[in-house]
Amino acid sequence: MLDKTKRDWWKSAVFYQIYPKSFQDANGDGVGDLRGIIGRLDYLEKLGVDGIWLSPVYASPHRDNGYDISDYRAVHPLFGTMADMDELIAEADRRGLTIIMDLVLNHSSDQHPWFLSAKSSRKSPCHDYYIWRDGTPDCPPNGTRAVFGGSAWTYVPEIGQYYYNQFSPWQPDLNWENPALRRELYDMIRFWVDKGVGGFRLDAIDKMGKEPDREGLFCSHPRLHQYMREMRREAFREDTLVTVGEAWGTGVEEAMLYANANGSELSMIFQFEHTFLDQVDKWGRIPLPLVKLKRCYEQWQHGLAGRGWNSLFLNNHDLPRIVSRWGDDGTYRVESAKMLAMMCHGMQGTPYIYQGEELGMTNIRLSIEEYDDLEIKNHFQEELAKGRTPEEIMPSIYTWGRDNARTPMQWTGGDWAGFSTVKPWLPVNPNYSAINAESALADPDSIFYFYQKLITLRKQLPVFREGSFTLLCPEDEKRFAYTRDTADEHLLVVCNFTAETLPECCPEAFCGAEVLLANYGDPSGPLRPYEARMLRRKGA
Ligand code: TEU
Repeated sequence: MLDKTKRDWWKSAVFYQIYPKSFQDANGDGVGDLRGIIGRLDYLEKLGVDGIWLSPVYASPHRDNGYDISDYRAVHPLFGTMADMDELIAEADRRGLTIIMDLVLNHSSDQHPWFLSAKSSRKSPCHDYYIWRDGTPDCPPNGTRAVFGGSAWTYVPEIGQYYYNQFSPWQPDLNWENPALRRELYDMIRFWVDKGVGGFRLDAIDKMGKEPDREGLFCSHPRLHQYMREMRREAFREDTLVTVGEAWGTGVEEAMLYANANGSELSMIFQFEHTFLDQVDKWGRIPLPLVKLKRCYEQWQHGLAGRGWNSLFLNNHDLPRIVSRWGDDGTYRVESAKMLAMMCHGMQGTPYIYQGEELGMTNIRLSIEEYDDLEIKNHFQEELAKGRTPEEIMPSIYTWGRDNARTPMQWTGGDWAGFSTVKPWLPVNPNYSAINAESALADPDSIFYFYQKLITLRKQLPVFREGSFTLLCPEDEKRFAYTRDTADEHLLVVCNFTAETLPECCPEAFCGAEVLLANYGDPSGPLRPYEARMLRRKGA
């Protein structure tokens, strides 16, 4: 078990993200809950992870599944009670699992009492907790569009003002320039730290410093880093807390500020550059340019080495399933899921596994009525309004829709995949009879045990944490190979990103080296479809 009294213990850790609505339903209402999670902690312990990032479980109208919080200090009754939350923290702790809460500080719900008060009168003490501009109903302050569609400005006729909403009208942006608001948020964070949570994932942090008067959504305002440092001093006082900020628009240079080595801001960030390469825009797909992907990883591995810290992830609740995206969710589902896992977990940083990734769960195709996500629904309506047909719109939803990642966790081959005893809130992927945790646990060659081995190796070998990264054959369009090196230990990772058989790729120094892990038996000779090998040698 990791020594979590050390200030950067999280550099040796692996985390697991739970999307509570879809993880495990214990009370038979078709929605996952905290007691469901408690019942699955043994599974996570077996996988070997050190902590759980829990997507929001706070009180919320659930316009955006909890990323619209109406009470930061209360648990949504859908998920259980505060007593359940206390029990989850304690039971997780007993198994060496740290709970990381999701914190949505860029915006609240429009049903939060602060906002209800703020919009009732310009004189409300909470009015300035949000961002307002005078205006008339037909003339918003500017043409900025919200992430989920429509204008980023919503009019409140009662007070003759617009409020600013970067995501949706149900998610009004908080005004970080107001010190009283910041104080409220820091106090709220202390409430959770005092309860025993070990860290936080901070939603959309790059949007917290705002420039509402410039047209467009601008990230990373200079004052943002002042706020980060203030929050570290005031709210994240303990050096051992792990803090990870979600920053879609952040490059290496800025990441070094957030995740700087002296710890004055956050432990690390989630950056997304590697997730944009096979997109033309949010809804259009191009084939993955492997050379660019490799260069992108190289840049982050080199950029933050010794000066910051990377997070490593392929999936989360906003992204399509990686095996459907960069792998092959048909013939080579198992091989490609393992290959992608090795590619990711072999690098320097803290890996995050998203629920079901360790089973090789895949994307889903639903009818538009069956989808739940507001982003999908808004996109569909906006495209219809532009004159496109449903047949033209649906493929992009099948590819990028966030509900791909949000279908219920597949536990068994039984009714509702063992997720619930009743019809779940979102359909179960029909492939659950073949892809589920029960069969994965019964198969020593499963993707689950491959992840378990990667996690164990990371704990055993310092080279995972310390080793420098060198990209091999950068221009190779089909294979991704790299080494990790310390003075006396060396790793080689070789991944075939195609369904073709390719020539072997093994630098001389690794000839005859120990095979630590591979996704095929007899890992030697040509690389079979999606084959991945990890070799180790000792010495200089
Ligand atoms: O995501 C931030 C964000 O920018 C995403 O909305 C992203 O643009 C989109 O998901 C791409 O499909 C965070 C949360 O992770 C997300 O679930 C929330 O909906 C969003 O913030 C608003 O809180």
